[in-house]
Parts: sequence; structure tokens; C-alpha cells
Amino acid sequence: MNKVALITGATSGIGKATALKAAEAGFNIIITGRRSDRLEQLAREIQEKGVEVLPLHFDIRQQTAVQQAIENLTGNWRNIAVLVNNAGLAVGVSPIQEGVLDDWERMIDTNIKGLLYITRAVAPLMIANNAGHIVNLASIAGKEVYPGGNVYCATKHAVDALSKAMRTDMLKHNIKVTNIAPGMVETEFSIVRYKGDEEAARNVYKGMTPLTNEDIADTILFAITRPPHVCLNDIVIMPTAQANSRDVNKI
Ligand code: NDP
Ligand code: 8X3
Repeated sequence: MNKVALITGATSGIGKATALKAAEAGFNIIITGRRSDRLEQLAREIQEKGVEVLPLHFDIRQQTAVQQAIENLTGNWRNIAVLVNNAGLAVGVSPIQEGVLDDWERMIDTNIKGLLYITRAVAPLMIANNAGHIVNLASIAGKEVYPGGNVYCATKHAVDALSKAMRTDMLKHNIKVTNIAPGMVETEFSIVRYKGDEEAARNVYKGMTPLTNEDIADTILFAITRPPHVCLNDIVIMPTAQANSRDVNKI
């Protein structure tokens, strides 16, 4: 029987590429997100790869919706082997004194609370199997800070801390926890951060070669296909043109 991988935020970017590559590797896939048209389209693409797929449509900030979606899983879908906590976003680049409260709430509610809600729902299923692997999408913004990054960086520092904490709590249950910390990856991330301003988003990557969603998906697939006794705890992956959050070699 194929193993089950659940990938949050699969309607775009890193989540979508990870879902497709995990399907190619033979996992049955649960995909989640808010945009149901995209979820259905991706479900068809995954099905064509010869594995089973289950699209779950919810806003990860809604605790009850998250809990019900997982509680309602039946049969082998309950045997989640891999949870990729990918859904997340940055909104805005204001300095702290000019911060937009709604932007802060969206980042905290999605990147921290949403990740916690789904982990709380899925972890007991893994514990029942005495096996599992949780992959958390943190960021270089969870290791460093940069101007205008304030609350986004704080949420990713929280993810980094939660990865360490989960690894401790999950230890006796034989569950791996991998923290992935990418630098600049060109997805819809910057379009969301700049609230639909596509030119501002393009400028972020102008003059340098960023990572792609497939680069990160390849890394996640490598991590989740190691032998049972091997856990990659923390992976920092950067574009060659980026040394850290602030030094980018733009030509
Ligand atoms: P995208 O904007 O392309 O994808 C984000 C995904 O998250 C979408 O599928 C979106 O789905 C989902 N999502 C956002 N909010 C919610 C919500 N409230 N409920 C459910 N799903 C939600 O960005 P990326 O692929 O780049 O980002 C994926 C993760 O990687 C994020 O956690 C991000 O912080 C992290 N990351 C990104 C980097 C980058 O440079 N791009 C670098 C380091 C880390 P929908 O809108 O349909 O709900
Ligand atoms: C996304 C990478 O550098 O924009 O997490 O914060 S960065």
C-alpha cells in the first residue's frame, strides 16, 4: 500500500511542486488550500501520475475546519506518513512602527497558529502508528532578520523553534521532524507580500537567479525518502547569489 503524504498550501509554489514530486515518488497525496479550483486541477494532475489523491479545502486559520477535515479522514487516508507544513505567507514590508495590524494577524494566524492546528490534528494519527515525518517550511527569515521583515521573521523564528520542540516531543514516538529554511524562492510569495503588485514582486528577483519551487520540492523529497534511521533535522538552502538575508549578488 502506498504511503500517504499530506501537503498544506498545495495550490501554488513549493507546496504544489512537492505534491507533484511526492506523487511521482509513489505517495498517495492529500492536498490542502483555500483556492478550490486550483486544488481540483492539481488533483487531476496527481491522479494522472497513477496514485490516489484527496483534496481538502479549508482555511488553515480556522481551527474547527482543520480539526474536522482530519477527523473526517477514513480508511488508509488516516495513516499519514508525511505531513508537510508548507502553507504560509508574508504580507507587507513596513517597519514595525508603521505595521499594518491586519497583515500581522494574517501572518501569525497562518504561519504559526495554522501550522499548530494541523500538527495537533495529525500528530496523534502518526503516534498511533509509531511512525511519521513532519516537515516544517521555515525560512532563512527564521534564522536572521532584515529591514521590514519583523513579524514575518518572528513567525518563521517560531516555526524554527517549533521544529526543535516537536522533535523533542515526538522522539519517543519514532517521528522525524525536518526544518527547511530556504532563502529566496520565486513563487507567488512576493506577489502576496506586495499585495498583488507584480512589478514590485519581480524586482525582488531582478538581477539574480533565485531558487525555484522545484529546488525546494527536490530537497523535501530527499528528506522524506531517507532510511528509517536517518533524520535530516535542519536544512538551510540558498540561491548561490544569496549569502544571507541581506547580502544578494545582483548584477
Ligand atoms: P506561495 O504563495 O506560492 O504559496 C503559498 C501557499 O500557502 C498557497 O498554496 C496558499 O494557498 C497557502 N496558504 C496561504 N494562506 C493560507 C491559508 N490561510 N489557509 C490555507 N492555505 C494557505 O508561496 P511559497 O510556495 O513560496 O511558500 C510556501 C512556504 O514556504 C511558506 O510557508 C513560505 O513562508 C515558505 N518560504 C518561502 C520562501 C520564498 O522565498 N518563496 C522562502 C522561505 C520559506 P491558498 O491561497 O489557495 O490558500
Ligand atoms: C522567504 C525568504 O528572504 O523573503 O521566507 O524572507 S525571505
